[in-house]
Amino acid sequence: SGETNYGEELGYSITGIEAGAGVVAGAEDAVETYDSLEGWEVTTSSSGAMATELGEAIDSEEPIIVTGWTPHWKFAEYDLKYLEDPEGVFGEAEEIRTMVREGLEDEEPDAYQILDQFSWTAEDMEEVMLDINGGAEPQEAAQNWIADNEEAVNEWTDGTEEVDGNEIELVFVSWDSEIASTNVVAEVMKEQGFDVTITPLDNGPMWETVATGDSDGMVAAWLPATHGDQFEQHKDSLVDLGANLEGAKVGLVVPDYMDVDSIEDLQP
Ligand code: PBE
Repeated sequence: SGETNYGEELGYSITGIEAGAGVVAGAEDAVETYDSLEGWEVTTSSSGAMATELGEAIDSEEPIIVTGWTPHWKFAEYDLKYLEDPEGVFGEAEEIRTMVREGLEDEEPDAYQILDQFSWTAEDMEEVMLDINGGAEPQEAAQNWIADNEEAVNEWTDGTEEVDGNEIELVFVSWDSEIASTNVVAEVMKEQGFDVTITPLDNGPMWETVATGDSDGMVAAWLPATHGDQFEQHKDSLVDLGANLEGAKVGLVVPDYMDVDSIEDLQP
């Protein structure tokens, strides 16, 4: 592989997502780290715009390199591959963790316990994402999943009492994966009587509001690598409830038909 000069074809450009995303910072690191990416740049826009560009490139069998992640519906929709990352810039397997504000356990023990017990698989999350990508509203997709997965949901609410309209604010970023998880958790908490608000923010503010106690929590902490900087900065002022999903991954993703397997084989 590596016969084709994709650098030239792509204008030395990697299609990124939101500027604050960890995977964009990772891609910028990769540009600094790999000689093969000298002179490349990472464009930023949104997860939705990236998905649209990816779909358009695939429709016309053109090359494209995107900042990608798993779980994501794009792997079910298209034939894609991660470029090998021999320098380990993007880290190894990631997990997604739940972070809540200090004081939540005392003030809202049932909310705290549900958030602590929330845990599912990459396949579960993908199901919700595919439903949304297929046209369902996020809230409706969450309710569909909950209706089909009563047993899992019972484990999350196990040992908790219903409440009467207690307010909880969860924060998230509008990444497809986090739209799915945050809506599912919110719907489960609503069924338990909570009045749940979910607020989309950029990545930095998402971490910050939990650390300052301005929001109650989030289920969107990608660690150890993707949000490593944010975690280091805020870990002393928030409560880490551990993994809610294992086997996540981030990196550079390309259509299978591209004749390149490793970041090292791109051209400066
Ligand atoms: N993502 C999805 C995020 C974490 C979840 C991979 C786009 C990021 O890069 O920060």
